[in-house]
Amino acid sequence: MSLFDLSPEQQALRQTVREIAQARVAPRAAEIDAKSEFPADIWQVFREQQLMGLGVPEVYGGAGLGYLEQAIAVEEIARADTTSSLLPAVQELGLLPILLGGSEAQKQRWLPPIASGEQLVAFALTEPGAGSDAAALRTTARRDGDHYVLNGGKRFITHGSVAHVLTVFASTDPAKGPRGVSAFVLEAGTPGFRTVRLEDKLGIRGSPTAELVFEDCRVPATNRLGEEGDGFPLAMATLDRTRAGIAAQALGIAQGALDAATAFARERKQFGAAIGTFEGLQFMLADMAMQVEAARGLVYRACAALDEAEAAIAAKLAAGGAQGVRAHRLDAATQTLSAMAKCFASDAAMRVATDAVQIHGGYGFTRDYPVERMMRDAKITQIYEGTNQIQRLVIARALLDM
Ligand code: COS
Repeated sequence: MSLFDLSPEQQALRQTVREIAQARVAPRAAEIDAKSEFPADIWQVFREQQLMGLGVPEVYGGAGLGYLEQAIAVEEIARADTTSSLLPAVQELGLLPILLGGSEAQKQRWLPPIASGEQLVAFALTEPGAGSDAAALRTTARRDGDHYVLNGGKRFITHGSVAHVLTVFASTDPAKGPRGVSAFVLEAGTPGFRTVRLEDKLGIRGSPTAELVFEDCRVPATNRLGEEGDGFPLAMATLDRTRAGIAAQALGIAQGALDAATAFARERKQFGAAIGTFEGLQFMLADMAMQVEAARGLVYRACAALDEAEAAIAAKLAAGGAQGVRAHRLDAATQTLSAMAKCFASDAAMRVATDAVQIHGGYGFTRDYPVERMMRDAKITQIYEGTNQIQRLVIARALLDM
């Protein structure tokens, strides 16, 4: 199989998700954005279509799909609406720490309702003072008998206010820095845990981004994922995988913006001709198409590498190799590809969506057309799950081996 030939099953998946996205998601996109409305109806559609637990192994009730298939699904949804594409993407982000770091009993307990989409899950790492410097987090988890007591706060947590379950990173030993961070599963409704604020954002306006606080919030010790001190490597191992998913989301936005700009250039007439006949616009469209296709190549390549790396890790674990959270660390080449895909595709999405607005002229600046929303949504893909400066840092560190 050549690198970019999708199998018949992968093509069928693309077609199925495309049809769902065009029929059910696209007609709702403008309204979700305008009303800053969490798309509960789309969540239900995705539950019925089994799109909420794409990467969860079948044994825990998921679709058992690889990273490439997940990327195809997220791409097709994001092409219609970025906010809606966060439904499956954030499930994967929130559940991966359980899948990678959880015991068998923990996986059996929490994964099935997440896989079915009955329960939403969020990933709570970022804090007001710990963004790119994730290891600087200040939330503490103090052991007290058979519980941990969480105190502190989180910020910019996607779905933090609607999630039923959250994977929370907190320090069990602040003196140890990143080595003192531990991961916990927190069930919403636990006393001492609450949402204090939702962000008023430039884009992805239907997706709630929450500020959370923990005040003497007691979590059973059995909710800890892995050992004390496993939290930071677990968060990093998760992000190394999900960055390729954000890359797919960015790719979908870019493709959606290119579709809209191409359609507009065919229809819109100025100087007595369709504006698509003018060379200035043709060159812009050609550049946009090249960026989309280059991004797709890199995103699929990164996802194929992730699928291979995951299979190699699974084989090592099955053969009785070193177990535990650190066994899930990806090799530098795969980690780098994931960072490259995220960085390149999100930069491409920003450029392509901005040019799509330009091609629409004054109309592009209004909410009558979808491209201004795509341009606003594209911006976050350069920021979340590691800014593009952090992606470049990850790439350069691997390149220089330092
Ligand atoms: N996978 C597994 N473990 C990793 C890892 C990875 N990719 N990267 C680092 N680690 C481990 C290291 O091995 C080290 O553990 P040991 O001391 O036991 O060896 C520990 O984590 C600290 O590593 P390091 O010193 O490299 O950490 P830094 O503080 O320099 O941080 C960056 C590295 C900047 C890459 C990291 O903080 C990061 O990705 N920041 C962005 C955070 C982010 O994406 N936020 C978005 C939140 S979700 S919207």
